[in-house]
Amino acid sequence: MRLVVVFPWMVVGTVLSLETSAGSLYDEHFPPLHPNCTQSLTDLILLRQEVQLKELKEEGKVSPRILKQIVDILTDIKNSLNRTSSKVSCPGNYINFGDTCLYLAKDTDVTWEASRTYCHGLGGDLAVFRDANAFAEALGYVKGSGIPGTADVWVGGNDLSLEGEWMWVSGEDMPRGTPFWGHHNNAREPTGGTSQNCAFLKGQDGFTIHDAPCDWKRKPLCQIKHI
Ligand SMILES: [Ca+2]
Repeated sequence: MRLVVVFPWMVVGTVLSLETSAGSLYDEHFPPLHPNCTQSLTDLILLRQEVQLKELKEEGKVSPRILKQIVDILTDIKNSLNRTSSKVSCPGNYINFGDTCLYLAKDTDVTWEASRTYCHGLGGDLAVFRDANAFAEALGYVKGSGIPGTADVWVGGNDLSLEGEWMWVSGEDMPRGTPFWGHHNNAREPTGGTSQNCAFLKGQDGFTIHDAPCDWKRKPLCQIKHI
């Protein structure tokens, strides 16, 4: 831990002294990241770094270009630590993706509500996607699962409570538009109105999200969220 705490200050010194060879910073002056550091530590390092850089800038000791290099390096450190610290263990057949576990029931085709019940039995719920990255990870998993390209997969979105107000089963608002929702007859989904209130990944449209009648039978994509 101690090595990582002092490292950003070493980065500053290194960058300042190697202004003409910044391109080799990573290769020559970037030691391996410590695998056990936490997000709070990273945030503390970034905050302290920000304060010192502000002081240096005010004193005219550091150029905007050097500032950007340092910020880029620290951002990479933060992202690397996030990836390391967010890895969780998953039960049963679930597979870990960031802070969640996913399981696609490839051989099960049931209604949307039955899919929720199925996932509840496995300790989770139908999958929801916090952002485009989480969505992309789930699509990678589904596409690589071996199910046919014509298959369809239930996810945890619906507008059952109020037509047109699409929500995740987690209670969060569903995103609209690209890259989440696909197209139907050249129109952006959802387009089904009151007759289609449940969300699924449509294989024939690249597993993008479409709306459908909730009593259709699809494969459940279950998820356990840890954050
Ligand atoms: Ca609807």
